[in-house]
Amino acid sequence: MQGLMNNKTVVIMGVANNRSLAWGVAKSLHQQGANLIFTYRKERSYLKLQELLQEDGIKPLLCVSCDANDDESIEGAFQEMKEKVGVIHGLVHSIAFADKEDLKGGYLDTTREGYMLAQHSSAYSLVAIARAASPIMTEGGSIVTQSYIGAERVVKNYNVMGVAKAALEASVRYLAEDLGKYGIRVNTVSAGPIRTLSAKGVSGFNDIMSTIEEKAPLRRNVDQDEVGDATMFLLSNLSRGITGEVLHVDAGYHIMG
Ligand code: NDP
Ligand code: KAL
Repeated sequence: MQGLMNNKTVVIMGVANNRSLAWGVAKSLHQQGANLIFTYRKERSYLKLQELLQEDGIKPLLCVSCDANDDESIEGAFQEMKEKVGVIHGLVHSIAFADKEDLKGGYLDTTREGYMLAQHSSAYSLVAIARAASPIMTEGGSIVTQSYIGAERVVKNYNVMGVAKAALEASVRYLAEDLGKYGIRVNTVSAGPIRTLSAKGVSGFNDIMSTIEEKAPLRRNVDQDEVGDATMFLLSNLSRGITGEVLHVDAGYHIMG
């Protein structure tokens, strides 16, 4: 099969279940012929991932445990990839975490611990991972992370995560500059709201989805497959002239006043 990602090996970080944005990316990449490596944190995610891979007939090169808040764990994961696979061409960072208590009420009440946890998990994790991954992208590469419009504007309840996503988007630009000389591109997809495990139980999610249906130019929400295809584009050679970019996959909502 002739695919856009033939002979490319891509690391996917952040599949928790079939609703995960990262799983949408995995499916798009698999359709285009990529070889896949997965990382997971919780045992529950690993078990889900095994089920999904079997259901869809995807044979990964490797599944490695990696806690994005732990430098040793990151180093270990990429060392294992280097030893077992050698070269990688792409990386998908689809990881974010904040304490539930900080995702409601006022941003003013964010604790130091809550702020640090959100920054570590959701923004610094990209920096640490890019540092570990780039040495094995010896044939050039593409790194893509997932952001949200709460990085650019105030979105009710998003709070500490909005500030973390702002740091993530700025990190994308600085990393794009640092890694460009090695032929490595760094971009982010800014996705519209999608019902995932992370979104579960957070207040205001349903209202946000209805607002998009009403106000977005396309008058609908987006899904994992659309985020998957756009992310795959940024990983593929079709986007070879693009780096440091925020690509909105949000039915056009971000252009509205
Ligand atoms: P999921 O809950 O499906 O995925 C979140 C993933 O983050 C899980 O796989 C979880 O792994 C992983 N994770 C959290 N902390 C760590 C850590 N320290 N180390 C390793 N993995 C970690 O939710 P989504 O697919 O929605 O989220 C993926 C990305 O998409 C996030 O960056 C999110 O902010 C972004 N996004 C989501 C939108 C949405 O509406 N859903 C909209 C815009 C952006 P584990 O459970 O194994 O710890
Ligand atoms: C304005 C929106 C409404 C919701 C507000 C905040 C959402 C923040 C996302 C953040 C990643 C959620 C969490 O960190 C949840 C966490 O505290 C509890 N959940 C878990 O531990 C589960 C089991 C694991 C799998 O989750 C993680 N993250 O590891 C934002 C909406 C409209 C869009 C969204 C959901 C954006 C986004 O960034 O995810």
